[in-house]
Amino acid sequence: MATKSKIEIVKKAGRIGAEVHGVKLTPDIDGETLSQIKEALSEHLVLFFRGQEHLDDATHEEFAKRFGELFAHPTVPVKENTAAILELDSQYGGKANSWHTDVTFVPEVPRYSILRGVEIPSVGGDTIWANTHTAYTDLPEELQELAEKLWAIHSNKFDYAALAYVNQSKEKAREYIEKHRSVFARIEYETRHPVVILHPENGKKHLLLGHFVRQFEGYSTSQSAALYEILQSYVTRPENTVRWNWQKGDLVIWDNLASQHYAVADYDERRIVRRVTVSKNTPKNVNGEESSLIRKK
Ligand SMILES: O=C(O)CCC(=O)C(=O)O
Ligand SMILES: [Fe+2]
Repeated sequence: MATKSKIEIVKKAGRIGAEVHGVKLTPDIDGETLSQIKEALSEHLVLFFRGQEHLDDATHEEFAKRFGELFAHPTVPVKENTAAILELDSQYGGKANSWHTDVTFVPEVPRYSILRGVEIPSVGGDTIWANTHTAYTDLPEELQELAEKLWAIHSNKFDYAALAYVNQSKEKAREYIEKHRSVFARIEYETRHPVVILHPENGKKHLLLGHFVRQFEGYSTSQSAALYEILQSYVTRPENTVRWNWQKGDLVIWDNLASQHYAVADYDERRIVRRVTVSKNTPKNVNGEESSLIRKK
């Protein structure tokens, strides 16, 4: 039986993020509560729910389906016995400690990511999310105009090597880099996305950047790096972020096309989170031009 709940939404930072109280997330959650959650998500971009220990892999996936069709990762095999769960286990190098939007190396980007805290260190291991719309509105007008004309090339052939050494022995890091090459980058995608995209629901302008960006079209790699740093600095400025201190059983839902995130790798204990991404959207720029695949090999 679906249970009706009275939900309460509490903002966690000025520009992004809210905690939702008074709701038990289940696959059969009632339509009214679900609409309230969706409305809150479109307003706050990331929603935090404590105390969802009752969810397992199967009910996590079934609940996620209420937000759209499952989107299995294009290259990383799904967790055993699941349809679409991506597991990030710190013991196997699963540390997303660099700013990104999920899966932007393909033209159809997942709309929502739904992440569950399975094993959480006693201290550290927070995740930070950033609002990419306020990042855009913070830009000086000249940079907004430039950004609106720019296209970025995103690829999963990404330099994970530098990250692998954070809080990790050299041996473990090498192991991880090898695994990364043979699994994550086994198929190489290159996609062009506009740097300023219109949000599919409300048409707000968002910066679409993150660690899959290799280069801007028409700029050398070194020019691209310099320009990237300027634009991305608006995304990661603390005013545009919210930070979440995980507990086991937390569930976090974010609007992937409206945000970036960073998992802080400041812990030594084991940390396991599991993610389901759902629905997809091909970004469009202010002129209605769409992202497209350059190559796949
Ligand atoms: O480990 C985390 O908190 C976030 C990992 C991540 O980037 C993701 O689930 O998409
Ligand atoms: Fe991510």
